[in-house]
Amino acid sequence: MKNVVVVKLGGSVITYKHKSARGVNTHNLERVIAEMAETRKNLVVIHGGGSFGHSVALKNKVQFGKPISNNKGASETMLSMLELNKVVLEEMLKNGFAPISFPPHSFVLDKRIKKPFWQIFERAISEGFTPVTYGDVVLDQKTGFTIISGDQLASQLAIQLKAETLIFATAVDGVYKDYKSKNLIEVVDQYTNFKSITKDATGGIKNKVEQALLAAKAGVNTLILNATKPGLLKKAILNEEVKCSKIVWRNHGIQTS
Ligand code: IP8
Repeated sequence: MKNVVVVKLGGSVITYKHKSARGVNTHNLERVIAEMAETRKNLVVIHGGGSFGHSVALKNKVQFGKPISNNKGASETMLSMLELNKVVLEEMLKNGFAPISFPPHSFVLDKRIKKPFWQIFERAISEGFTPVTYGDVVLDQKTGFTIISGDQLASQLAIQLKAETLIFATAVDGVYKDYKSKNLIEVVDQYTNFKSITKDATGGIKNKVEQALLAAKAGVNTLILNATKPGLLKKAILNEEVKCSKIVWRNHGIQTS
């Protein structure tokens, strides 16, 4: 599909991710959605779990599936994500979008979006809707259920819809060489070394870079940027230069770090 931009809104941008109580970061949510609306581009929006997904998932050990976790914990996590999704949809509606929600637990199996389902995303865009989906608990053949991150959905959708750009909107400037020095790596490829400290249920920056590399390999312009800085997300959607990490796939690679 032409001119589609896929935006993954990180849970650390739109919620207070590291607080145990669930809370929407209304200030950030209102601003990033207003920025997206101003671009008037064909968007597909995926949001992360933040304090609505990760704390409930970790408490119930949902990422391990059965028999470590149980169905009740899985359902509780799904419900929490539905609540966050509703808040995102309402804010989008206020900003002139016609959002259409696709809860992953109803169309993702074994962490894959099957063809008939991503074709529904295409149809929704051609009807003038903005498809919205999110990291969720989904059924899985091996473990009964598992968690699919919004990052995995974002990269699969960007590839399948042949998006022009995939943007991971996070609360950091991009991929840091190591988190302490905050030394930004402006171009990340499959050979780049970086340190990842991960405390969430889906693998943090390491998983994000892996997913971003899949999209980059398929030819999608792929960026990781800081959407807590006003104006950055809007500029990136409009294909303007911004401070970020650009993710590239090298066919004849040289080690960059
Ligand atoms: O924040 C996580 O999605 P992510 C979803 O995109 C759950 O990794 C349920 C923890």
